[in-house]
Amino acid sequence: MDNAIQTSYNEAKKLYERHGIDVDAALARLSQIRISLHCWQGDDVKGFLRKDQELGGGLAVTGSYPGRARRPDELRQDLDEALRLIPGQHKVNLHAIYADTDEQVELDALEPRHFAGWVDWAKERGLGLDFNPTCFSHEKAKDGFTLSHPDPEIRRFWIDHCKASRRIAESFGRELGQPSVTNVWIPDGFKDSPVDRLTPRARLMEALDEVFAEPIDEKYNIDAVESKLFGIGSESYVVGSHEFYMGYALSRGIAVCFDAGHFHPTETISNKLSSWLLFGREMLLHVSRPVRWDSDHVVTMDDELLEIARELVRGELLDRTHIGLDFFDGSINHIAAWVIGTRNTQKALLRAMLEPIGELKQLELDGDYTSRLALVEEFKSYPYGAIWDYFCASQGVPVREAWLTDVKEYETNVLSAR
Ligand code: RNT
Ligand code: ZN
Repeated sequence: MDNAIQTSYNEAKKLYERHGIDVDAALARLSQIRISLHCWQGDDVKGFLRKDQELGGGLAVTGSYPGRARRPDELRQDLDEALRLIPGQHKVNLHAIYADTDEQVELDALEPRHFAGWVDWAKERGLGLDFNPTCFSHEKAKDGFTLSHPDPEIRRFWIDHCKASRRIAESFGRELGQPSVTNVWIPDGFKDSPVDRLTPRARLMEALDEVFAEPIDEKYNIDAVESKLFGIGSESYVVGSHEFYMGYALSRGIAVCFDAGHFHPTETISNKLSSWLLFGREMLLHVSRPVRWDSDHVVTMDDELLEIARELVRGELLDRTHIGLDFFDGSINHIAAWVIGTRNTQKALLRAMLEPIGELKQLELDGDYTSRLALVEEFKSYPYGAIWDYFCASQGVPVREAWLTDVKEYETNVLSAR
């Protein structure tokens, strides 16, 4: 290891140790946390099943940065490049439309074998895989409704697709020896105020019950449901609202997915996690960055990211939390987006682990809010960067912005030829 990195680490470590913080234990813990890299950042949510299908579900990607992956092998190559630049062992989050097959297969007929290419790849690298039914970008979702559609035949199609998705995820879990999270997000909603808010929700409840009725091994598959406040084209009403899924997931014993961009602009998910985990079992996070609306920007080191990380660390919620990323920025290098978002998420977790948590909790109990504020603020400029650099070096990945050189080279050698 570089001498300067080691020296800075030793010095920084001493400062943290004065407050009783075990830096090596924090790094050991950090190296165990898997972040699920969302495959859809790699190709602007296009997928491979239907090449000519427009992005639907009220989702939007702005930008057409050159070199996006057009085939499964290209996407895997790009993910390999990103993973080389990120410390630790991770997961990859797939959507159904990323099936690796030449067959013309419908969403409700997808089987584990259509994802064999992904499983082989993940197995070789010790990666986990997560899964999502794709309830958008499809002619049967054109009018904006899927699982809550008034037409029972359309509902049936989406129920069968979600059932197939759980089976695929379970097969991932079995093959890879680590659980796969199946996350159900649907776009269903109205642009304008509905007359009947209740019936679509009742239909959704019934449809989900059918999806989850099939017994599945929880060792391999974890079910999650993701809410949203509004989307493009569903500004006035979303069937799967936060309250709907809170009630649903609690009563059915499944996980809730919190997407940082799916609430009112001033509402944050960091303040919701502890409440959920007092009553619910597990949760999935879609770490994202809303800008004015659910615009899915690349995760930066902002206050909310740090607050999410603090909640997970301070409350010891990490063991019951699955961390995934969810953003799609088509205006910058696709691989850089993954690297920036993932490294920031890890860095925020590290910063949270390097706070004097016990001391701060005691100050709070003692009512010494002056010291609480003073210490939290001083710790913001403690040298966590030196610890992070050491972590990267010891994990064999580029230190600081050196990864950017690799990405630029990859862009010249690989992406520009696409
Ligand atoms: C959409 C949800 C959902 C999607 C992905 C592609 O608002 O956040 O998680 O981003 O399924
Ligand atoms: Zn999401």
